[in-house]
Amino acid sequence: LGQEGMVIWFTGLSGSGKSTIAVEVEKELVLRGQAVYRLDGDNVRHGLNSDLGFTAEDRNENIRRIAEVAALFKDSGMITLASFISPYQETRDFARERAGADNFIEVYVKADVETCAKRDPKGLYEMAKKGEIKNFTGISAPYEVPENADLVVNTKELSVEAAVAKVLEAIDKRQAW
Ligand code: GGZ
Repeated sequence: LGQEGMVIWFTGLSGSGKSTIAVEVEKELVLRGQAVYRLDGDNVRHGLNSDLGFTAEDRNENIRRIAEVAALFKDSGMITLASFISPYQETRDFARERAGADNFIEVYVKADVETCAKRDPKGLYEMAKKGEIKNFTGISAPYEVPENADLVVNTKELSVEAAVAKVLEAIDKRQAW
């Protein structure tokens, strides 16, 4: 295709809308005929990272491996969408470094804990509040707000369509570099 690969890294709380937005961005890129691949918990935590849980150490290893895989996909020319909580600044910085800063767009999918807990599509916040899930991000484990996101999409204020449009715009701009 002669396409330059890049990594679009979505970070945010559980229920912030990362995956919803990533899926829609993927659909649009496919329609445009671009080579795209999406990494998320469903295809990574059940396979490559099935040995990892949610301690700080395991999350860092989870993100380290995903950062390496995303960089490989990027090298192959794919627009690679990675959608993980990735709560630590240091590991997000590592992902940027592995992809190369020029090929990396960090998207902070912003929604506060109260908003995400209200959505609670899988009932995880409810369980975390009762202590039935330990180390739950935003409840009993930290989320470090991104210091240098390339794009912030506030899903409390924006529709899915508007958020997707912002991400596509950022990709288009980068491809024009
Ligand atoms: C946070 C958890 C936890 C804990 C299970 N904390 O909303 P989901 O369900 O579908 O997405 C969340 C997913 C988070 O996995 P990541 O690989 O993205 O996390 S990290 O980047 O921090 O490594 C959630 C579910 O797994 N889940 N237990 N304790 N989310």
